[in-house]
Amino acid sequence: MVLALTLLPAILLALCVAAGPVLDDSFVSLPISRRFNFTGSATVVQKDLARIQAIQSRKSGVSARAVISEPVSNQVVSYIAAVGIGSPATTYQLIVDTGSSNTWVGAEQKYVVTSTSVKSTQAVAVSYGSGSFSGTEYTDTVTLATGLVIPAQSIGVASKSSGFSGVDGIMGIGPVDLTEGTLIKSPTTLIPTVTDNLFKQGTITSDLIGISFEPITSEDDNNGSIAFGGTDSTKFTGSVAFTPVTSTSPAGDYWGINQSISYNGATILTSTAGIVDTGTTLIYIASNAFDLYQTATGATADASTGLLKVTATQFAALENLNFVIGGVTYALTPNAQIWPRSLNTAIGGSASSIYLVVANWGAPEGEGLDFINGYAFLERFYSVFDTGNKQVGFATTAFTTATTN
Ligand SMILES: *[C@@H]1O[C@H](CO)[C@@H](O)[C@H](O)[C@H]1NC(C)=O
Ligand SMILES: *[C@@H]1O[C@H](CO)[C@@H](O)[C@H](O)[C@H]1NC(C)=O
Ligand SMILES: CC(=O)N[C@H]1CO[C@H](CO)[C@@H](O)[C@@H]1O
Repeated sequence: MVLALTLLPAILLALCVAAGPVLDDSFVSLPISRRFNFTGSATVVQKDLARIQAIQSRKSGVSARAVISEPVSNQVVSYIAAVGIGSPATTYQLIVDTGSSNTWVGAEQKYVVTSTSVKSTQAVAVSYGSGSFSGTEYTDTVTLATGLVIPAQSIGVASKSSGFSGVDGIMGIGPVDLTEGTLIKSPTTLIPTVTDNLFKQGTITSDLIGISFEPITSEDDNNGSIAFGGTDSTKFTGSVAFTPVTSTSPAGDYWGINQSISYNGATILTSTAGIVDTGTTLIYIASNAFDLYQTATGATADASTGLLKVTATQFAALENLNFVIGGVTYALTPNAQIWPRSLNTAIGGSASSIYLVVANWGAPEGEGLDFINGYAFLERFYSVFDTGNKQVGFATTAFTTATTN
């Protein structure tokens, strides 16, 4: 009897493996470093909104399909992975982006042709709102980390690019559908992402990635990691809860989910579709929801940062902002709702003020994309992007209730 009981889990596990992707701890981790680069006159919100407008434009149809997002390099916070391409490999600094799916190089450092480079006849172009690249599609060996080598990965080699300074390109880890329309001569042909190929080639056993960030406290933290093929249980607490990718367009073209939001017992946003996005700094909600949040917190608009601002008394009275996803409540604590005070001046704010990270999406709900859970959310919850099962997962972490801000 005892024997039978101990065997049972093993049999179940074996059945699950046979049935397809299963969550396990067999992953390979890729470290990602944070780059903080706030320059120019636009506020954090204006920088995010340029990306958001491009994301929204996808709903106008296939002609807009190649239009994905603002260059993430213009973001205040971006995450960069050092990726090797070719043999011998040249290392490129690539922005890690869940909101686009083409991987390409050549913005700063030019592509170095080696023995594994194979040039295709396909021209490729992606427009990201205020930036873009165009060039030729190649296949080459891509090395993400030891044990994460992808022979014949399709990559874009830029002959022209704009809006990307200080980085060499993008590693797009969004859903593969976002590559539709990017090959000029074959607009309906999709380009498998690095995650898709790692899975197809048997390097990872599940077609998914898990992403871990930690709350920002200084400009140069190196605390991000992507687990390819599994979830890194050292990075979260409890278990990962999944929700299906939403059927609502255009959110469902991205890592889109259904979610409702409440504050202090009152609904702020009724259940609606939006996206989870590593390329957006803040959390954006539809304007009607934003108005309710502002009223509930008593916050006022701050022109120099573009953010909401609360007094110390209002901060002390803040309640959790509850995100309900797939029946699970993820509580964004009062501390998680504020911009890290050590970085106030780095975004044009005053050192003694308290700014909120929940911002106005600019349109009322009903747009098919009514919120974006950006870094401010992802630094508090582990996130899992499961291509194989078309679902997104979240778990709490050691930083969910941290008071580092
Ligand atoms: C920061 O952004 C500015 C403007 O986009 C750019 O010129 C500069 O190269 C960037 N610096 C780094 C380190 O990425
Ligand atoms: C998400 O919400 C939409 C609109 O309310 C609904 O049609 C859909 O069934 C929900 N679930 C998923 C997985 O899309
Ligand atoms: C847990 C962890 O790795 N924390 C690191 C976050 O980044 C800072 C700055 O790079 C390090 O000092 C921490 O050790």
